[in-house]
Amino acid sequence: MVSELAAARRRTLDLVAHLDDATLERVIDPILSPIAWDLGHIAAYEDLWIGHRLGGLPMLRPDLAALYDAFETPRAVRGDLDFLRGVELREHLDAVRERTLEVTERHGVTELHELVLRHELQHTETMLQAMALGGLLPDGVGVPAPVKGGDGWVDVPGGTFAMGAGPEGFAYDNERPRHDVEVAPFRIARRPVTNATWLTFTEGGGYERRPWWSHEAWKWKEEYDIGDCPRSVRTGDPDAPVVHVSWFEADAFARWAGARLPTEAEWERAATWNQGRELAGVGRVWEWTASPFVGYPGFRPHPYREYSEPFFGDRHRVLRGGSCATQPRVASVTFRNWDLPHRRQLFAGVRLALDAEPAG
Ligand code: AVJ
Ligand code: FE
Repeated sequence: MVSELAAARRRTLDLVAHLDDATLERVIDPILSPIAWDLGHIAAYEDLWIGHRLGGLPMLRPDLAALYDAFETPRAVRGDLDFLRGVELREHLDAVRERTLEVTERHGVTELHELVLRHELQHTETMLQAMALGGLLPDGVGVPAPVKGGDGWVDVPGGTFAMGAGPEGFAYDNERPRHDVEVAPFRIARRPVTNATWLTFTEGGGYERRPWWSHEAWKWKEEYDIGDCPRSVRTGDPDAPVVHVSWFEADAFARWAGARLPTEAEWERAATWNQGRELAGVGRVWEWTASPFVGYPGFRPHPYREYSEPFFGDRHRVLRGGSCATQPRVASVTFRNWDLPHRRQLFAGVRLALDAEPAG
């Protein structure tokens, strides 16, 4: 675990090595934090869970706790804060890590270590989102690879399956408890929707004509003047999955294609019933599902109460699978990501679904 934490930190710092301090400190987009805030927040989270909660030590910098608390300090105001910068920021990351090593010697490795490690890995994806928005991605990073072999459907049989993470090992609270879910037979696309197909939608008037768009989605599109598809639809590999589309666009696209988004249960069923062998391109882009982010029956917050529960309800939609910016350790088949339906900063695309053909 200690060497895994060290490897994660090397990667985090490598990812920002090409950015100068002014770039790290500026607000690249108001829906995201300055990258330097993410870095300080990674340290603050580690200090809270390992140094303070596990080790029983006072926080190293209690004065910074509120500033780095995601709830007390919403993203929109983070640009104005006196967050750590430059050398002071790097020294704080090191100082927290040093205490983590001491506490680990005393208490051993716990599930809180896994929580802290994954938290850092998740924030590196957030940092990559900021870089994508700012045109700051290093070459070849954050670009989903093409999925060859064409479109087509995989028939998934209906039935009852065990959804969610079992009781052993690390999983986030929202993945538990594992529970039986019944799904009707359905079809799911072999690969995610590609740039080439999305371009057909765009050029066929997909963004100009009303019928495919829900009322809410159309309102969002008009109000924010989003134009049409993300730029990468035109500049990316035609066989690469479309990326940086919102749920609203994914939903409209699916209707245009005569299909629909899979439910979250269908997605997990498809990814597990045949070890997911027939699904190509999983892990290239997050895949929007039709489902709102809600707790499974019997949900219990653990150990980090603010991780999932405050986001439950009908506002957020679930994404599954993982993206080219996701570390594999974070993206298991039971992992649930979520965001608001109008958000486009995620490395998110679409895999379509259909009801099964009626028998006979
Ligand atoms: C699971 C990616 C939605 O970034 O809001 C990071 C992960 N939670 N710090 C997010 C998270 C607290 C979370 N997502
Ligand atoms: Fe966080």
